[in-house]
Amino acid sequence: MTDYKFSFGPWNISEGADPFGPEVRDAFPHAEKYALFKKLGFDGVQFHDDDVVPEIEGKSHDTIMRETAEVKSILDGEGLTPEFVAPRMWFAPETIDGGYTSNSESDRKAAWERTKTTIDIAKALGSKAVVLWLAREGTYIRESKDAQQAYERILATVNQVLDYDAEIELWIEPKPNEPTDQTYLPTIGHTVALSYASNDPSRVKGLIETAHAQLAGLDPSDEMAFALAHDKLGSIHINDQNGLKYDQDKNFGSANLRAAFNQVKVLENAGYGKNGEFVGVDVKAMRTQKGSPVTEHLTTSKRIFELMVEKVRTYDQAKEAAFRDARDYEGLELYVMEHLLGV
Ligand code: XUL
Ligand code: MN
Repeated sequence: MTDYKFSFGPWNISEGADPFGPEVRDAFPHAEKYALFKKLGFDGVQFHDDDVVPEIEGKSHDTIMRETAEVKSILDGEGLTPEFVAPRMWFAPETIDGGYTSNSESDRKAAWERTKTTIDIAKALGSKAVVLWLAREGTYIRESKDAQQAYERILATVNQVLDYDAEIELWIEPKPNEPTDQTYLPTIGHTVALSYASNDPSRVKGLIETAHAQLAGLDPSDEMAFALAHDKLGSIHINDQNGLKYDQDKNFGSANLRAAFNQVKVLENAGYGKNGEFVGVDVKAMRTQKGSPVTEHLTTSKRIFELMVEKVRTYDQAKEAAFRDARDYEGLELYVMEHLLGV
């Protein structure tokens, strides 16, 4: 047990479909997922707008708000915190070429309408933030959009969000590619720059996902440290990635234990979580796993994170400082490896 609080989204309990094959497990009703969170050791729920209101497209604003209120009372009953709500802007036909950066004016309008609805849902649920994972805000071929104009359009949207509600925070989840070839705002550096360019930088932060940083060829612990140095780490998605492939969302630490150690070390040193920040677990269930619902990946990643917290807390900082002073990085490397290996 540690003092961290963990969250995940209903989409993390899935039926195993991938681009090459259909579902392999029975569907587990969305509404029944909330009862699992506490039992699994999780206190927070991350949402897409249509996780809160299934089949949101085509529903009236009143219906959306009524269904949101029903979900809120379930969460209150379970004692769960709604951490954030994210508009799922990559399914609808209007977002086939992105929303905010689409070349079509009516698509851009639809994206903004959807974003406003997401903010309304977040407010009604009691979430302090909306998350933008900019899925299709990018290009398949570079010439299809004007990149400078695209960045300006994203900034204009960020300012519209800030104007729309005086309190809501906006956390951008950078990812360099997939589903597009190249996404705008591929790293936390881009996100932080956008934040400072916005009308209220204190409310524009980032959500760093381990695998997304790795897909950008970057070290997730350095990405986290960069955001923390600017006081802009709204949340995290822990998982792992085995090289530059599709977005794998493997169990935290399962591909690179040392990188996992360093992420937890950065978070611990910064006191991450002390102001209510969650450790979000964005991990895919293996397609081979039997049963319904399949939840082992969530508890496995949480357990690995907690074991890493113990590794960080038993790591000898004074020893590290001495190795640094002596510039004996061979000595430091052996110490780190022995510590990780338990010798
Ligand atoms: C996409 C991803 C999403 C976001 C939420 O790669 O990580 O699940 O976390 O929209
Ligand atoms: Mn994620």
